[in-house]
Amino acid sequence: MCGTTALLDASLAAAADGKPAFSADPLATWQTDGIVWSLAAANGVVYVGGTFETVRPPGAALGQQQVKRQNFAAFDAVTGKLLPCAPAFTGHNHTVRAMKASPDGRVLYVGGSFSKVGSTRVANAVALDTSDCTLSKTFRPSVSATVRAIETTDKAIYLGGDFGRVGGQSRNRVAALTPKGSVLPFRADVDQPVRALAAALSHGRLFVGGDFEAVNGQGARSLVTLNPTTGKTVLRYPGWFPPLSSVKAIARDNTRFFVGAEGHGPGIFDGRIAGRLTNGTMVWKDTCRGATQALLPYKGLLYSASHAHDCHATPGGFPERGDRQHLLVQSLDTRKILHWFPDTNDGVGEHVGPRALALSKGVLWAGGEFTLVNDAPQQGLTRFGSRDTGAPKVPALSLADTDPGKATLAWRASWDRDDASLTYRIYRDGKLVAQRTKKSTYWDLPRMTHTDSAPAGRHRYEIEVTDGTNTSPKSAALYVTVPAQAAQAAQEPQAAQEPQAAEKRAEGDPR
Ligand SMILES: [Ca+2]
Repeated sequence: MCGTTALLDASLAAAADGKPAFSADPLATWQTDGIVWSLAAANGVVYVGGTFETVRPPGAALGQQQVKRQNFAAFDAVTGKLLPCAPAFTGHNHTVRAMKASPDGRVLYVGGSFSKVGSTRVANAVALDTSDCTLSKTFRPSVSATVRAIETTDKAIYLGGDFGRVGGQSRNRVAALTPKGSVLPFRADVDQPVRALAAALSHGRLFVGGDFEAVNGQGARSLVTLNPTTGKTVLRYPGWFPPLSSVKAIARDNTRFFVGAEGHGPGIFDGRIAGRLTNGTMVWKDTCRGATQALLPYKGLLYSASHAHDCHATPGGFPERGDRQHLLVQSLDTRKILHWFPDTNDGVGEHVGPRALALSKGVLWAGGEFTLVNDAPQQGLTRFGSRDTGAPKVPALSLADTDPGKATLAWRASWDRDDASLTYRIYRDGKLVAQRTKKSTYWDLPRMTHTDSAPAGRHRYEIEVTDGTNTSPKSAALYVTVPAQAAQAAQEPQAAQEPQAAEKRAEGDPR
């Protein structure tokens, strides 16, 4: 699920609550015409697997400039350029569901529901040589049904999914093969589909997640830890998951594992849990609603893909508002949600937005069902680098009150996708007269005011807002007549908008 980056330096993992390594402003990215189910990274290349027939350049509308890519495509992680590596995955349900590179990056393992790669007959799992994109002649296991998860170690390739047989041998929904494709003795009996795998060999553990209720004849709901050599059960997690909450994603760093779930029905659990690799005990659990599909720990923070819509019980989280936030980052140590809110829409398919995350060369890739990113057309794929390029939207300025020698201006705070504190600058007749800094999020846009001491007469006020890097254009002008100080007759407050600029007025919330 998370490329080759699951292992982290422990000192980085300890630096919790730091600023996210990525801006919330997307980089130009190619698009797919269907669902991206899986992303994997190796050697600066990001591999994209899913259910699609074509890809198209950034900015192209569906149907324009399409290049054929059947359920598999490869891109340069940094430039985003489409690469020629393009085996066609076809037959059966012609879908690539899971991919993972070998630890040395030389081989990409690909699983799903397909019966042909190019003209070669295969059965739901293959391997590609990443140096020349050729199909491995040895790793060609015959897997009896869909592969939904892949984990790789130096010694073994683990497959999880819906199958009951691998290489002619009975293997119920999880199997291990050698890198050359021979079925290993590892054997576990899982009663329902496996959807996520993560190995922690130094702890003697293989984490297995999915829809199941029983493993190796014992009750084990949604998550189990197996011995990576034998398949015997090491740990179960009673009470962690209510019925019908499937584990969709598992990731780890050097000391902890992280799981993400998708729930249905009463007692639903959709959020994320962190546990200790040493003994399997829980560190934290967040109860955000809106199924989690992918996880990626990086530099002390946990990135996740979901359609979160109620995170009121999680520090830094938001209440139910009838909308959805599809990408989040939170502290690995405390689960606190940090101010980083790039977003997608729900999109096509099951309408859950992003389904996969990968990191390569400092660029975060996300893939899924979406057709919009930060409200702009962008289908199937997007990515984030370190450069903050988006300016907050300028608020509309209004007049709250006038007093002799004073005008009180009011506005609703704006918000920025990756900066919580924004600075508002007030100009009178083109001259900066005040500056105010205030925290805001899209679900909490405070009303702000400023009382300006000004000479009597008519003045032109404008406001602009900056995140410290990018500054909005100045607002439409607000004309205010400030009454004189001395014993003059009281004047009614007067305000007028420049007619030609009035249409630029906007509410603070850019959603
Ligand atoms: Ca920003």
